[in-house]
Amino acid sequence: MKPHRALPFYCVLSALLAWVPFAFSQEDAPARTVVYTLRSGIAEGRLVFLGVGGAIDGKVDPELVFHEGEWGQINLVNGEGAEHDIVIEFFGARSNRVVGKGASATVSFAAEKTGEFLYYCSVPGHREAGMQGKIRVAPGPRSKGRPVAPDISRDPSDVPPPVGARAPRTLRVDLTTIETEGRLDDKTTYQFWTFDGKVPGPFIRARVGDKLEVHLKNDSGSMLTHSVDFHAAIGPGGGARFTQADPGEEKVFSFEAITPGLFVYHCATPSIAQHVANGMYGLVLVEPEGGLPLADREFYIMQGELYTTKPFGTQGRQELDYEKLMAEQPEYFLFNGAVGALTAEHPLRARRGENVRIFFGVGGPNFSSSLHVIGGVFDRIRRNDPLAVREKGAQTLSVAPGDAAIAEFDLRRGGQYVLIDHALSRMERGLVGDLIVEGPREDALMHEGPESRRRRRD
Ligand SMILES: [Cu+2]
Repeated sequence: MKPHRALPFYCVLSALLAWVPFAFSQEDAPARTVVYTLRSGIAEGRLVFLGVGGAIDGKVDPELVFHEGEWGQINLVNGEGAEHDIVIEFFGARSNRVVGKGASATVSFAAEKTGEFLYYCSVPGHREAGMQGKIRVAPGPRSKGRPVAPDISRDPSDVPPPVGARAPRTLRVDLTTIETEGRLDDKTTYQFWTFDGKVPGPFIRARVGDKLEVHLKNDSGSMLTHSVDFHAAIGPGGGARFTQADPGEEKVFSFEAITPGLFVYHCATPSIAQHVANGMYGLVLVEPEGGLPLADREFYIMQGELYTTKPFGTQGRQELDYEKLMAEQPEYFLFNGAVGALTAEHPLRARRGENVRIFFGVGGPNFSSSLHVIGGVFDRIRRNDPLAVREKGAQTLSVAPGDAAIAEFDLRRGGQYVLIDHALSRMERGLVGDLIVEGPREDALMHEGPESRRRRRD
């Protein structure tokens, strides 16, 4: 975060930075982002920053090495509960305060000047107590690597079967929080935070009256604390109070699903917006007694935004930009976590004559969606109590952040349909999907040319 009161250094640096895009073409050499994670803690009886992961793992107030021209990012995790932040005065960079154990914040800066600089905690007394270390910016670029990363996007057909007419029971739900480098776009990667390694997290299917026993395990490879808040759960934090799990830990809580509907779940560890933006959201369907009417095809789609340091479309490794997140200025808008998730990777497929149901939720964290199928109309929108059809013949399905609804439509003709958010600028920022319908593409409903010509052909 930039400081609220601009430092003299920072004014000079801003002026220099304004010239950087002209000095180095970003297409030729996209600035690489290098990330370190520090955890506040006690070592040798004093307050310190402890390195987490990689070469700095376990080191006290480790030296953080960057190369000239890189974007530096430092994640700060609160390891013991006192209030902290991290400041790099020279680069005019300052994180939010992390309040409470497990809270995290991020600071980023352009390492445009070689030399040695200091990072420290600005909470009175903490720097003196020992929370101070060195940043070294080495001259010249470091050797570049090609991003090779797994597909983190959830296949929209990954929906469990209907609950049917069964009686209520206890349902064990296992969720693992995993931080993983994944494919954001062709030749672009991102450090996603996920439930079970995919975005969105798994679709959970229950019925009203079920008791959900949630086992939240935070993978031992994680750097941060994670948790889960179920909007379907009634009680403290929707479960978040009971599930704050450190890396390697498992937390369990149980709730009764008393309200039928389609509900969002998400991580609720501060900064919550950051955890959600990074991919930590999913849906749980609480079916009414007797279950929903059957559909021929069911799909699971969630929309979210990503706030990256570099502009949409930049190749290489993208990193979260906390300032853009707080300003609600996303670079990417995404269905199921990645650019191309519902086009190149997992297009929706169906046949003419089938009826299709889309479970649609918005993880956000901040933007509403106006879901639309180009060349289609939603015959039925089910919202809240999922048996109730709230709208018929809807051209869009409006869903606010943290909300979800069901869109159903009958496929009357074949062809390739395009799914969008009708806030159309977002199409240019990654938000598009394909629905491929097998079957005749031309019929009495729509055809090229005048109606008379069509009749002759019949
Ligand atoms: Cu989290």
